[in-house]
Amino acid sequence: MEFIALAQSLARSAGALILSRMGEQVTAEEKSSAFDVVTQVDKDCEQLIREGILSQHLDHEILGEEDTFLAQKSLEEVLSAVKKDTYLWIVDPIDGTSNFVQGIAGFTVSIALAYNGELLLGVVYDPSCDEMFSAVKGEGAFLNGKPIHVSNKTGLHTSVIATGFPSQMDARLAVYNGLGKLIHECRTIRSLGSAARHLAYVGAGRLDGFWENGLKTWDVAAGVLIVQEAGGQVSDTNGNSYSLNTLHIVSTNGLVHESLLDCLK
Ligand code: 2AM
Ligand code: CA
Repeated sequence: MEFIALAQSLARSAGALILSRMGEQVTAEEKSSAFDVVTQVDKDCEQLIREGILSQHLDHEILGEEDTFLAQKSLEEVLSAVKKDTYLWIVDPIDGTSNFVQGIAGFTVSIALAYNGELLLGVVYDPSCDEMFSAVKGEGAFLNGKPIHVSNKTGLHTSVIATGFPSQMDARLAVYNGLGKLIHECRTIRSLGSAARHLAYVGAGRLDGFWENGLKTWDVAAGVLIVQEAGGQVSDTNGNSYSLNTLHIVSTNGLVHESLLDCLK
């Protein structure tokens, strides 16, 4: 199976599993703090995706949110241990676990594939809407198979910008400070609970920009390629190019990128 077909098929299977368990009494376990939660469904979805990848590609590596947490490893440790010339799958089984726990639609499954630090493909699947966002390096970005493109807004005053509230308090405060400045500058602000979905929406032109501090590679890798392939721009909050280590992310249609960076400084 082609890599992109495998990613889409596993994202769909995980999405179906999440929806099938939505009415259940789910227990939100605390991870690093009360603001950082996981459920058995996150773990089951990650295992489904992991087994699906390894059943076809035993020599590939997987960076999964829940497995990394269980292994008590930092993201930096795992990324620096990835061997050269090895395919690395980057998996967030549920991005927006708080949405899932609260019974709010809009969580996503996020799967990316990288090789020597470069993103090759990304899929972000929203099972509640059956929306499959996807991108392959150099081949464009798509929503349910149709090409998507970022918006053409040229100023922040007409832009709708999204952000999120990460679990770490320093990152949360950075978002809060950014919001204090941005509310004077942009048309309005949205917070939909999934970084991956925010990025996919920037790619689809539904949002003109998205920024958030304190994210992890699995939250954003797939969405980053979708934005880039849809004609948009992604950097860190200082304007440096995106890499798999970027945690503080700014993504836009490209036309409002400098204005958003300036505003958040
Ligand atoms: P999650 O649901 O997969 O944890 C919300 O602001 C965004 O932050 C979501 O994409 C959420 O992803 C992410 N997030 C929550 N806790 C996080 C953590 N400890 N580290 C990095 N990202 C986190
Ligand atoms: Ca997650």
